[in-house]
Amino acid sequence: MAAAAFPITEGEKRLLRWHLYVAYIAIAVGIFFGLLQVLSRAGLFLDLLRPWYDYYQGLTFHGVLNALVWTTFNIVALLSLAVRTALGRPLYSLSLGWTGFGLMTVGVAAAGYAILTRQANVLYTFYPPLMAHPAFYLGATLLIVGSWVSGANLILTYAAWRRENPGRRTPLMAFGSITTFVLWYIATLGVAIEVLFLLLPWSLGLVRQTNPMLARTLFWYFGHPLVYFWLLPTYVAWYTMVPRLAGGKLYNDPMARLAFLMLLLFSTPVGLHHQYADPAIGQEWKLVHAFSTFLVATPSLLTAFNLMASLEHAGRQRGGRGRIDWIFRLPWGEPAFAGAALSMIAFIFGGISGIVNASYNVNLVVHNTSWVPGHFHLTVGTAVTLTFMAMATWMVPYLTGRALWSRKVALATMYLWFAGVMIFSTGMMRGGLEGEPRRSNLGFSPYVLPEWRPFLIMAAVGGTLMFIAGVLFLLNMAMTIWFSKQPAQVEVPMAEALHPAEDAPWAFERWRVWLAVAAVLIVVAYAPVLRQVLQVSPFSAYGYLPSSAAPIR
Ligand code: HAS
Repeated sequence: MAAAAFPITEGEKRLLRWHLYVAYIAIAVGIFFGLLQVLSRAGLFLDLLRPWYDYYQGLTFHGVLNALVWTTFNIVALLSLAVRTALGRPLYSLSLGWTGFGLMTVGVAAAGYAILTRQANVLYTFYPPLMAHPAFYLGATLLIVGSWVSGANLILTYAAWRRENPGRRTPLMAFGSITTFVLWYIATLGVAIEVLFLLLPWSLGLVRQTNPMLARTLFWYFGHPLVYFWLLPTYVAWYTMVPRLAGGKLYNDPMARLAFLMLLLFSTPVGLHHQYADPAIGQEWKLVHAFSTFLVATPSLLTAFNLMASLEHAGRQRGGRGRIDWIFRLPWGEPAFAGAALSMIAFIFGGISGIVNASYNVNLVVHNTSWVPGHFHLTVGTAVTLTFMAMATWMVPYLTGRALWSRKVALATMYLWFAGVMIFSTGMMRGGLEGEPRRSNLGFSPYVLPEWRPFLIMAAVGGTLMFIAGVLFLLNMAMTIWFSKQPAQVEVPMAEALHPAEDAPWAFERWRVWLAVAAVLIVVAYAPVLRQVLQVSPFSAYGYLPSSAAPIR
């Protein structure tokens, strides 16, 4: 991999630090509402909560701040650092970087205002006919437009590097980062059309009725690649940073590139696996999307193999001999490594539960049950989030110049979060198999079945441990940023590969070809579906405010 030719500037550090600060404020509020949710669902502390707590407002805050804000700000910071380090050149434009940051932050403030004033209790999927205040939709739009601007900054940095290095393979760290943003541009087209042409005019009162099925289909065109927008930066860290943190090398660089490209191609034509139970879409297309979902799981299986081989190599470098001895030789006492490795273990279960979800008929057992949040707390809630926390233990010192305040607290964060999510997700998933619904204020409802009780309590215990781990993480970051006195001595970890980039076919660098293939797959998978939806589903839905049973006419 390329070494950093231009050391990072103070201006770049400040830009990336501010992204992390916003991410940390978001997750602080997000996990607070997460705690209230698990407690209230389990029927605990209801007397304390009853006077002021609004479950759907809390769930909207929790989903929007954790799944959309914490992730996006972290991704821009991590991938900007990855691109500029791997390419060994400064970011194309600091002003562009700040413009992206500014737009995203104003967007978060606008959406936050709408949620805070209880005018947007529509959850992070904002399905119509639930209607939010226009500030919510405008805020979501600005968040996305800001991320486009920040992504453009990385692509321009890459284009400048490519002009100066015509015959060289793109370093894997930059390759994965650029793939992430290309995927993001493709994915966000769906939600941009949904918000700008359907939801915003409807919420502003310019049109009175909308088409919920069309909106849901556009949302899930975006919603599934969205999960890979979260996952790919995690893979950038797992492939290109973690082997170095483990004291070894990445096993196979070309195989990692193949995984990134497969994720780019197959992550969009699969959105109907979120809509197996929806009307207006034919079963034949749902089945096609079910098969392509299995296709999009394949690069993650390649990743599991490649990472396991890399970690085994590292363990053997550290003196491991037998079949499993190498596992214990890995640096489990280093927070950055331990957090990332625990995230990988959680992702094994996240992946298995994803394949259960994807199976058309089995999905009908788990759909809209608490199984689904069990699945996504193992994926975005741990594989992604715990990896970001683990990377923060070197990234915040690197960006602030201050040593990590406490290694012990960081280690406790990683193990506690992992223990918490394993208990939480087991509770949610087992409850889901008993029919426990998701997105329901169970503590305040009369229909809780006795067989759900142990699993609700289990989820409350696990969720509380995750909350404590989150507080420890935020405490450690705050103390590092404000009070740590020791100077930091860290570099961006960049792993070399045993099978290097030069073994990869040149075709992997042909972005235009891959974009064309992606476009064809999207048209094949979505054109007939949109035609069906438009034929069957009318623009007839008035808006509903979540607090009222009467439509807005
Ligand atoms: Fe999912 C629902 C299917 C992956 C997130 N998913 C969701 C929702 C979210 C989400 C947020 O088919 C809820 C949406 C909502 O609000 O309604 N998902 C899948 C499949 C995968 C998958 C097939 N999901 C993710 C990822 C997410 C995410 C990644 C976030 C980052 N998901 C579904 C379906 C639904 C769904 C349906 C709809 C359910 C419904 O009915 O509503 C696959 O991509 C998973 C492939 C993963 C693997 C695992 C590979 C393992 C690796 C780790 C290696 C470990 C090592 C350990 C090396 C095959 C790479 C080393 C350790 C040592 C000790 C050495």
